[in-house]
Amino acid sequence: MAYKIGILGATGAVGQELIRLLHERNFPISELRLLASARSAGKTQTYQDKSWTIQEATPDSFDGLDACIFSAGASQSKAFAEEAAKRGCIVIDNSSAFRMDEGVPLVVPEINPDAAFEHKGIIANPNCSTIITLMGLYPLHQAFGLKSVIASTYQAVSGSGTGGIVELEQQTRAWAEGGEMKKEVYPHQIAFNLLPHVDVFFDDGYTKEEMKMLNEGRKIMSLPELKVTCTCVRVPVFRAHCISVSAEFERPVSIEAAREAVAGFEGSELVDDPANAKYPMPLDYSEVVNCGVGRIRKDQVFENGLALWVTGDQVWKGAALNAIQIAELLHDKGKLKG
Ligand code: A2P
Ligand code: 11C
Repeated sequence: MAYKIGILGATGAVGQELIRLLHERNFPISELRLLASARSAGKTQTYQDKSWTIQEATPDSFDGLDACIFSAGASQSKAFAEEAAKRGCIVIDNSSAFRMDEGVPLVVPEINPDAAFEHKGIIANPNCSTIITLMGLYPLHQAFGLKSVIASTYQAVSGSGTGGIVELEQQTRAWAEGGEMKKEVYPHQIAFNLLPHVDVFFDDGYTKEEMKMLNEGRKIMSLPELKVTCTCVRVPVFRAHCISVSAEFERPVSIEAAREAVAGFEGSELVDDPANAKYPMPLDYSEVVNCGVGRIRKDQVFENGLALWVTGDQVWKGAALNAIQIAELLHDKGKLKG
């Protein structure tokens, strides 16, 4: 069985990794249709010995596709997802457009795989910093019962797409060469700086990105009472997000049991040897399938609390890889049409 698969946003930072990972993971494909804006229509995309002509996305683009992975931003998802689903194409959507809609599953395959089979045409891929945080927290929830979370994120510029990557590179070059720094994606210089600002601000002072951690976390783990306070920070790192987490649990915790839980959880690995300066870092977790978890220690504020550090490739597990794993789930269970 091989499938007709589309990628909306194929020219973008996530789209490019989707093309690569679909091939590297040998996803069974009979046709790959690459969609982007009118700006890219007619351009050629190559991968190894294969090449495709990029097509402008229109409602008709989804005819005949078994599934399409959307990674062109929320407004494009809103414009095309329902149309694609109506035409029989299962949409795996990387944007925030439908994540909190009832009837749209929000899936991390290692956590809530069964939710994927309840879809009505659209399956949402969670936000990158939420996915990566949960890859560290969920095994601890299974071990001790999660109650509340205080988290700070350290988010790479890849989360802002190609524009963020180009901006950090341009500003770094300008700094080294004494040129002018362009500021098009971020409101302030990102090179050699940190911005406590990811996505838009709400009236209560939190950002939309910070609220994703609460709302998406509750939905994915089926924990409607979970409490989360989060501060999201953009850092001058090209790729791979990190999250510092303090979490409170229902039951007494132990470091040993926490380490065991993380080490035994598919998709995560324990890197926790502080005496030898071993902990997960963005450079070690770029273009890596697993997320790294380390610095596990007793939290000094919470009763039954743990503090930890999680790192994962935002473009892979935070976006392209998680979306492909959802498609693989459907394929494995015979739920992709073909
Ligand atoms: P294009 O390259 O033609 O602009 P990134 O997240 O790296 O910024 O990439 C965004 C992706 O979304 C790109 O593939 C981009 O295509 C695509 N995109 C942006 N606007 C549209 C649109 N109006 N219709 C279809 N795809 C779009
Ligand atoms: C970032 N998390 O790092 C964002 C990117 O809701 O899908 C993805 C935004 C989203 O900027």
